[in-house]
Amino acid sequence: MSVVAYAAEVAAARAAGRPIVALESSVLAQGLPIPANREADRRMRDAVVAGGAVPAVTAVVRGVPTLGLTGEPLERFLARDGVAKVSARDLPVVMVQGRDGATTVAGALTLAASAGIDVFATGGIGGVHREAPFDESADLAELARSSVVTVCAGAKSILDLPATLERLETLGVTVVGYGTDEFPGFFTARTGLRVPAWVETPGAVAQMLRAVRALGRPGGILVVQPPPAAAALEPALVDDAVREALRAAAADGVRGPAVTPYLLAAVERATGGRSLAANLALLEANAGLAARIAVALATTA
Ligand code: PSU
Ligand code: MN
Repeated sequence: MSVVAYAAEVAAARAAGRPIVALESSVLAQGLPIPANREADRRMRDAVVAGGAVPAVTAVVRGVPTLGLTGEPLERFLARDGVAKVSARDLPVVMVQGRDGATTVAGALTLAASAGIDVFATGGIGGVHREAPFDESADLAELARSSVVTVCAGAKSILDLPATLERLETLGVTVVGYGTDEFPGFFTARTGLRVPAWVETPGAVAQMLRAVRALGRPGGILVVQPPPAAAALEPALVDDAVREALRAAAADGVRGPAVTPYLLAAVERATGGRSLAANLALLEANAGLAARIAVALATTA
C-alpha cells in the first residue's frame, strides 16, 4: 500500500498513463521570496501544461507525502506558515510528526521515484559548497539513486561547480547538456565546464533514461539547459554577488540547511532583483522542457 497521496488530476493522469512532471516545493517555501514564489508556482505549472503534461508539486502535507500540492495546503506553503525544509533524510520525521514539509530536489526525487513519475523539473540542484568540505547537498546522492530525469539550469552559482561536476561523475550520474556542451551556472549560461553529452531533442533524453533502466542501474539523467538568454546574468555580476554573500554567511555563522536560502536571498539583494527575474525565467523554461521529455517518454517506445 502506498503512503503517498495524489491530487485528483495527478491520480487521473497516472491511471490514464498520461505524462506527469514532478516539481519541488522548497523553492516555493524557502528559496524564493513572497510574492515571487506564487509567480514561480503559476509559471511552472502553466509551462508544464503548455508542454502537454500534468504538473505534480511534491510536498509533505500535515505528514502525508503528496504528489500534487494545490488549494488550501498550497496557500500555507506560499505563506511559509510553519513549513519545514525537507531533504530525503527528513521525510520520515515530518511524516511521523504530522508536519508540513517543502521538498528539496532530494526530497522531491524521493517522492517522484516512489510514485513512478519519470520526470522532474527544478531551477538548480544543490551540490558541493565552496570552502566547506563537509557540506555537500543530498541532492547529488538522490540523483544517483532515483530513476528520474531531472531538468535544471545547472547547480546554483553559490556552489563549487567544478567539484559538483566531479562528484556527479563519481556517483555515476549521467549529465546531459540540452543544446549545450557546457554546464550552465544557473544565473549564467556559461561556466567553461564541459558536460559529456549534448542532446537536441526530448526524445534523445527519453532514450537515455530507457538505456539506464535497461542496464538495471539506479539513478536517472541530469539534463542541464542554460537560463533563457534574455534573463541570463553576466558572470562577473554573479561572481561579485556570490563572494559577498559567502562573506556575509560566514560572518553571520549560518550553517546547515539554512545556508542555501540565506545565500540565494543575499545574491538577490546584491543583483538588484535581476537574479530573481532570471530564477523565475529559468524555472519556467525547465518546467517546459521537462514536460516535453515526459511526453516523449509517454509516446515513444
Ligand atoms: N535552487 C534555487 N532555489 C532553491 C533551491 C535550489 O534556485 O530554493 C533549493 C532546492 O530545493 C535544492 C536545495 O534542492 O535548495 C538544496 O539545499 P541544500 O544545499 O541544503 O541541500
Ligand atoms: Mn547542505
